[in-house]
Amino acid sequence: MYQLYTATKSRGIRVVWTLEEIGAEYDLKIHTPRDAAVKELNPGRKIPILKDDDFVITESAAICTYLADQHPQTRLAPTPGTRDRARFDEWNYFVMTDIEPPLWNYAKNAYLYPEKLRVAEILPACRREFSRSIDTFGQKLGEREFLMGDEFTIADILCGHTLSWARGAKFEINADNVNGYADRVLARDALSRARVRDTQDSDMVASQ
Ligand SMILES: N[C@@H](CCC(=O)N[C@@H](CS)C(=O)NCC(=O)O)C(=O)O
Repeated sequence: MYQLYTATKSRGIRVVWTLEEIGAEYDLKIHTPRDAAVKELNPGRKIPILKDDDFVITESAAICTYLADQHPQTRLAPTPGTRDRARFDEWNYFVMTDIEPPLWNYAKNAYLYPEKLRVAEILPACRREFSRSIDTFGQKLGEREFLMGDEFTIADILCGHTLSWARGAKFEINADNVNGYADRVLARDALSRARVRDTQDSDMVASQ
């Protein structure tokens, strides 16, 4: 059974969502990134971390893609080596390197870092970069239902989660097609199940 080391309301939800889309069995191990169990598996002390027997993999996007490739019948990732796969990778890298960083840099410098390490001057640039990325995203998305067309894939999980993060952080998404897309993707049953599991398992740990 897969073992997922994660923290509630973290990027780990991308992996829980993927596991729910697949219908795989998994064991959630709720940890804070500072726990020794996390350091043992990832010297960077970051979650999520997936263990599949003796194979350990980190990085949420890589984990989700690995899982999709392990379950090709779910069609959550195009076949490696194809042009569809290249397009899928293009979307994933775009989300991870153009949409997520302004949100993450904003969060760190607005409230996550200790006050003396925060750089307030960077905050307007984060909003500007995010807005530029959304503009590009809206143009690339057009009227597609999902990023790869008619089929829902891991790219939609990574992108959907990142857009929900943006909404939670009150970053304006100034494009109707992107908002419609986000509503569609965030309405997935598998995400509702993932959210329940994420909080239920953390309640269990908290009450132990
Ligand atoms: N690029 C990594 C980022 C992982 C990451 O930053 N995880 C956060 C929780 S969402 C964490 O563990 N932070 C602890 C830290 O930065 O010390 C991924 O997508 O998995």
